[in-house]
Amino acid sequence: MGVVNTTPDSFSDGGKFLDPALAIDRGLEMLEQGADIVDVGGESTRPGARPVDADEEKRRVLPVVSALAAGGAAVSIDTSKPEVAAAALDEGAVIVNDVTALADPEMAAVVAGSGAGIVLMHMLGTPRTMQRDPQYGDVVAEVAEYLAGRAQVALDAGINGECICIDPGIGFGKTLQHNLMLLRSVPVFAAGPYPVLVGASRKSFLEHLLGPIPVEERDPASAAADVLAIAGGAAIVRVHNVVEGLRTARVADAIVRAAGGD
Ligand code: PMM
Repeated sequence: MGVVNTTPDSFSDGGKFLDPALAIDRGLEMLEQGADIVDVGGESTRPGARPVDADEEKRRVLPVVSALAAGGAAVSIDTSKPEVAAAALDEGAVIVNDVTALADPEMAAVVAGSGAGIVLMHMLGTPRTMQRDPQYGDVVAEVAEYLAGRAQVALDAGINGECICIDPGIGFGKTLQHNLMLLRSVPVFAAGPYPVLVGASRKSFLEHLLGPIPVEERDPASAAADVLAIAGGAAIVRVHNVVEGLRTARVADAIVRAAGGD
C-alpha cells in the first residue's frame, strides 16, 4: 500500500501533494512501481494535528481518488468521516481506511452498503492527545481485544468478514516500547481471522531508536520493521517509498514462503 497524503501537514509527505495534479502523478507513479493499493488521505493524523472539515477534506481527496481509480488503481480512502468515505467510494475507491475503526456509526453503514473493504486501526485517544503519556496494562492484549471488538461491530453492521482488515496502529498513542511490542507481536494479530496491515513507514519510533533522521532517509529502517511484520504474517505494509517497499516485501515474502519447501 503506497501513501499519498493531500495534506499540508502530514509528517512525511505533508505539503508535497496538496496540488491534486501532483498527488495524482505520485499515485499513478506508485501504481506503475507496483503498489497494489494507493491510500489517499486528506486529513493529517500526526500527533497534535487539528481536524479539517468534511468539505475541505473532500476538496483535497476527491479529484485524486477519481483520477487514480480511473487510472486503474485500487484506491483506499484514509478518512474517519462517513461523508468523505461515501463520496470517495462514489468516485471509485474500493477500501475505507478508518484510523478510528468505525467510531462514527454512520461509517459502518456506508461501508456495509458499498461492499468496500475496511481497515480497522487501533488508536488510543485522538491525534491531538494520543502521544500524551499513553498507558497500557498489556499493550498487545488490549490492542488485540479492541480490534476484535471493532471487527464485531463491523460484522454486526452488515460488513462482510472478508472485507475486514485490522491494523495495530503503529505510532497512534504508543510509546517506543509499545510500538516494538506490537511489531514483534504481529503473529498474535495474524492468528485471527482477518488480514493484518502494518504502517511503520518513516514513523518517529525509528528516530526514538536511532536518533534524528530526516524522514526521506528512514526507508531502510522502515524496511526492517516491514520485514519482521511480513515474517509475522502481515498481509499489507503501508509505505511511502513503493520501489523500496515492494522490493523489501517481495524478498521477505519469498523467504517466508520458502519455509518448509525445498
Ligand atoms: N498511519 C498514518 C495514517 N494512516 N492508516 C493505517 N491504517 N495505518 C497507519 O499506520 C497509518 C494510517 C500516519 O502516517 P502518514 O502521515 O504517513 O499517512
